Amino acid sequence: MDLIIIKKCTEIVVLTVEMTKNVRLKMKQERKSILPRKDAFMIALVFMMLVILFVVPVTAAPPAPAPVLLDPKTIPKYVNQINGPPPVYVPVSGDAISGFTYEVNMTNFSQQVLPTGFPKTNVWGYGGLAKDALTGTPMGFIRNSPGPTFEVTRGVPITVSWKNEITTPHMFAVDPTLHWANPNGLVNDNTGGMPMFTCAMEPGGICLPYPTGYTDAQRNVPLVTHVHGAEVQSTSDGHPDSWFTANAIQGPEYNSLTPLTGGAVFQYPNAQQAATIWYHDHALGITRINVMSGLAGFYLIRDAADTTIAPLLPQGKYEVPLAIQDRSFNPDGSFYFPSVGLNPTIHPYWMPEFFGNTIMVNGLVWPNMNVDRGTYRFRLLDGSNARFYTLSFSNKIPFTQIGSDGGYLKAPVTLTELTIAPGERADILVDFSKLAPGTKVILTNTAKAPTPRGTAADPQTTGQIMQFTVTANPGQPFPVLPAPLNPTLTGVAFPTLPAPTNTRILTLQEVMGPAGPVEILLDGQKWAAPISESPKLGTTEDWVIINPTADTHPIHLHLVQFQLVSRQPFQVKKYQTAWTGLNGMAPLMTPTVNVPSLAPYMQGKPVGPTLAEQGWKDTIQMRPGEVTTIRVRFTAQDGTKFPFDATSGPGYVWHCHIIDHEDNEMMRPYKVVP
Ligand SMILES: [Cu+2]
Repeated sequence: MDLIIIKKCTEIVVLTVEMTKNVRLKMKQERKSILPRKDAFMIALVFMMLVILFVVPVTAAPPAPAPVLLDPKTIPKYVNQINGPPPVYVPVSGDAISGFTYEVNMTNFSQQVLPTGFPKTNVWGYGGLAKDALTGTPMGFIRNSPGPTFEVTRGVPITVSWKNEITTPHMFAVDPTLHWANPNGLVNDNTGGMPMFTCAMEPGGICLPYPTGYTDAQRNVPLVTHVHGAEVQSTSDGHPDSWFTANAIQGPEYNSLTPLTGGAVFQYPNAQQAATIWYHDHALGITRINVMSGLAGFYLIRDAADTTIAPLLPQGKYEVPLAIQDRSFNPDGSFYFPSVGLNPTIHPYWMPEFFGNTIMVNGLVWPNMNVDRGTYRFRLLDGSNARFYTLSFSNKIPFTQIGSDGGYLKAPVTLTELTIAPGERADILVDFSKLAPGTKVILTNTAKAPTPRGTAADPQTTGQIMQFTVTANPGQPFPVLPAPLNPTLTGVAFPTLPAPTNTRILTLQEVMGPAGPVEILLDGQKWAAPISESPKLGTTEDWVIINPTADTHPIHLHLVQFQLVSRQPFQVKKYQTAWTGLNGMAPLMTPTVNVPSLAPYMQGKPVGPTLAEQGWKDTIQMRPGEVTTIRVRFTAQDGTKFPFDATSGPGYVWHCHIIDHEDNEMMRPYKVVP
């Protein structure tokens, strides 16, 4: 025990020395310039924290015994069945001219996620009035994880009343040392600046093991829904601070179109292109555990004016959205989520990435889907916390990608493999017509976790996603698609967006603690630092994002669909040394200083987007050792004006969609300015 305490104390000292070094570096830089009042305040806060760390003896919770999980190899595969697309919400009122109104609640219930015979799983999910996606038969109130699908028509706005009816404590460990929603104003949490809640401040300096965890963090669960990929006013975007609890505690950026106790009413114009977008929870600092609980669903935008492409594509039972998510299970059938952090004296519960040992598709572990001998349209979503999937079929049949996050690709592209990251979507066509009845095809995964340098997927477990069993029923032939699929992406060149009027250089930074990453940052800045990305409404910018970390980060911008310009390798060590020389160690407490020119660090030639990347994106993989440039126009996707004021409200965010990263500082606010 003494040894443990000594070790932990050493760790704190190591961290403290790092922080002191950092502060000293900062101070040195500050002397050269006038110290802004906000920065002085931040430095004072850090010193306060150091003083507390020195005077209060710190111990961590005794190491928890290794969890006993349900062995994924004992779960029979391909017993669960996907019988078609998920149910579709029906509006409670409205019409196709003025728009439709929906009522959706978030509740706690149990669902047969594992095959029959295994216990049911306690999940949180969205629910509302729904109909059968194929027959249109009303089904009454339906709740499921993933939730029912929104089917909306381009140009027809919808209004959704989102009601939080989660009245139980959180099912997973809420880490109060992260900068998070903190609905009960947990003592010592400073949500206006750096999160000051540390284990050292607890009685006896002890990090509480979970369960029990911190009672005041577990109760009154804050939720707020974000429609990922939606062009929407920031008051309806599900800003991470726009959360609300079932008992009507509200976040500092709470907004609602009309009053709704314990909920919020958001409006979605649906003016953008037809696309596969999705909805999920986005509450500050607990997005990873809220989505893990089951709060996700599809939102499909269709374009009635698309009389060329849409009618050619498989429809009805031949069009199925597939949400791929990884989970781990306790032997009682409940979801497992880690509750011992990597650096427990700093963040008692936070782990840099969650990787489940089991694959779930549309809320079913390792499902089978019987398919006719014809073509299917699958709208793939990686709805996982951190796991990437490199997908291919076990018999190596090719498939055709027709769309990405924000609409059709420029042209269809034939692939045998694609890698999808958390938050991303891929719209694909698969032709089963040439396979003999009875053929079983497995959708496989070979992505490493973390991607690209982590552990290989286990061919017996996470290397398998789902199975397709070919029946004797005839299906529809593969469509003859015109080469130009998307009228907004015509011409030889890509990107098609106009030349930028501003370029931002942004660097991803990982902050190391005693046992590994302690937080991950965008441009070295924490969530609470002043806004540094304020693009002007209507302008086009290039965001040049430099990734010196070891992981691929799927970077997501709210409000807009953007285009990939290029990827180019750079000299990581040389660049990182130069960046740190200018800025000091992250997290920074002053605005980030960029290297005068990127040229000395670049290697090789910039590589343009592959054919499968020549489309609209809202989330894009930023690979390690590469500079990824994206072009973003801060107006409606087709270049017209937004049908709302994008400059009003709390503003937007950009973040990593590894939601474990997002929850621990890898998210920044951004504002569109007039
Ligand atoms: Cu990340």
